[in-house]
Amino acid sequence: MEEEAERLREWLRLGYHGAMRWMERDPDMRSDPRSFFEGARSVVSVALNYYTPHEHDPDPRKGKVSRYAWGDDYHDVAREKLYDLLKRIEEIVPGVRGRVCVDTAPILDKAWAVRAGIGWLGKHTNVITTDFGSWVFLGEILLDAELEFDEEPVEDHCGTCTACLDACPTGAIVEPYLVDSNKCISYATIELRDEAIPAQVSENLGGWLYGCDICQDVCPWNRFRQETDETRFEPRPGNVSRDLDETAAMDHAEYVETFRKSAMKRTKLEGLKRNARALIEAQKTN
Ligand code: B12
Ligand code: SF4
Repeated sequence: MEEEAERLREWLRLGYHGAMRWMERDPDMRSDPRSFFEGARSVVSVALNYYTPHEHDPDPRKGKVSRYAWGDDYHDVAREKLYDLLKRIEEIVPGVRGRVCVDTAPILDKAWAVRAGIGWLGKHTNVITTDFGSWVFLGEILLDAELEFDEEPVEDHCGTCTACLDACPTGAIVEPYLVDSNKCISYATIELRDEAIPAQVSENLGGWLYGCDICQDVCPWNRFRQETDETRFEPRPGNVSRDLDETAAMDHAEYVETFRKSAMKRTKLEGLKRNARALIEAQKTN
């Protein structure tokens, strides 16, 4: 993983992680699963399709939610599936020890997915698969058993296409395969919680209330998307496009009730209200 580790260090050196200080914590550990799972010898990398065929409401009084957050929290869904898979592996390989990772472990999901032959790293820096496009979550099981690996890496099929770079309204994809989080709408509306949204981003939100899918929506590989059979990824009521006034006025009790087991909790109530206010403000000035 030395090449990927160096890319991560360079990304951090450039400050492209913004206020995500947790990304700075021990980047070498992030590049070597043995540092948090002693005895790790194999990584089983998985992708979980989350595409459901719904569209955003064009009403400007509603804010767009990114596709990954429409249904139940993928951490819970993917973790459950990975524990089932681990159980099956334990039946086949008695005595094997495993560790399930879904986003929260300090591990480079995308780099392992690429190595495992799940897909390739698109220029927007999401992993693209030939079967489902990029609408997949990634996760892993670390095992202390050595497995034969049977997948060859998938070659990079981005070619000369620059659709994602051209479409990104804030220029966050500063060069192919490199995202500056400070400029990214997804980062500003989800991860940047304790500050105002920077002007370069807030002036270009384009109606996004939580996350952003523009670079994936324009990707030609996403024409190969397929509807997921995981019903828990079906949108919750009002979660594809949310009413901005209602969101800006939400109280804590309503927030807790509405977003129980939803990935949208990540930005916290204040972050979500700040995003709604930023969109309402943007409409006044337009
Ligand atoms: C930090 C983070 C973010 C940050 C930074 C994004 C980024 N470019 O990494 C922000 C907040 C911006 C973000 C946004 C989103 N995220 Co995010 N995020 C993460 C997280 C927690 C860590 C990613 C990381 O390590 N970044 C560090 C940088 C250095 O990584 P990188 O640029 O990809 O480079 C690495 C490799 O790809 C490789 N590499 C780099 N360049 C190149 C070039 C070549 C040619 C090659 C071969 C390799 C290579 O080396 C690097 C080190 O490993 C992962 C979960 C995880 N634990 O991995 C989810 C994850 C990447 N996010 C995910 C999602 C869904 C999103 C959003 C789509 C959500 C949304 N709709 O709003 C957006 C997409 C924005 C975008 N264009 O990237 C999914 C992606 C699934 C997929 N199909 O790839 C992940 C994997 C979560 C998951 N478990 O499913 N995210
Ligand atoms: S998620 Fe949106 S803002 Fe971030 S890189 Fe993609 S298009 Fe740009």
